[in-house]
Amino acid sequence: MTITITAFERSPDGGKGLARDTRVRWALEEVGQPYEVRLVSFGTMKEPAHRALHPFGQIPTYEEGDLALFETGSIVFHIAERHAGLLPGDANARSRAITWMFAALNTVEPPILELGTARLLEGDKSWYEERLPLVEDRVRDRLDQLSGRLGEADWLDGAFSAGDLMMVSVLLRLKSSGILDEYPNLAAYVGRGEVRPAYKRAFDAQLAVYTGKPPAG
Ligand code: GTB
Repeated sequence: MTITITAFERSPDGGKGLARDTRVRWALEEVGQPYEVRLVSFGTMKEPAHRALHPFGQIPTYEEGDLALFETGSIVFHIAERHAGLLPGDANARSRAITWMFAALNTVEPPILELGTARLLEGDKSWYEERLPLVEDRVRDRLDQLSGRLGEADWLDGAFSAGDLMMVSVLLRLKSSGILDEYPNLAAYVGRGEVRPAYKRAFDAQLAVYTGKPPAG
């Protein structure tokens, strides 16, 4: 059955791979599932046809036969459950990998999103300079904890899993801030994610939308 996802017609990040369709593309590449992409504008996202797929008028969405999904976490979980390669076979290890997916989205990503919002939308406020260090320190708190847990391991719990895919995707949003580099083991962890062939294919595919040129190779 054909899998179709939605992505920005023109991503505001200029093809840096930070929009959430990259996470879904990466998961599909890891499990070797071909997919099609329907590009949508900000206007189209708010129209009834797209809202029928995504009640909040956002990307990404996922369609496969009769199934339509929204929310990146749910989409990646669906892909990981149905295809080998992203979740371990052992039941307990599988539950732990799923726990890391939730941890990435519910515990690590919120302060990172808050930092992004502060930088993007609050720079002109009188209190910006005073608040920014507080927001940055909330990110550091989480990174301290995550860094301590990862230690010198390659991945969060044994072999690479959907938990790592989600955690690396979340941490990638920090790359331009410089904060990630304060944690060499986390920077190296993100680097290990970025060099995975599946991530590279996903990244190149989303970049090609922005540049209008087909992915190299
Ligand atoms: N919880 C949802 C999920 O995980 O799927 C959140 C989906 C979401 O935030 N979608 C964004 C969207 O559609 C795109 S990814 N926004 C349009 C709108 O709400 O009208 C978030 C995103 C956007 C831009 C950048 N960037 O420019 O760097 C990075 C990430």
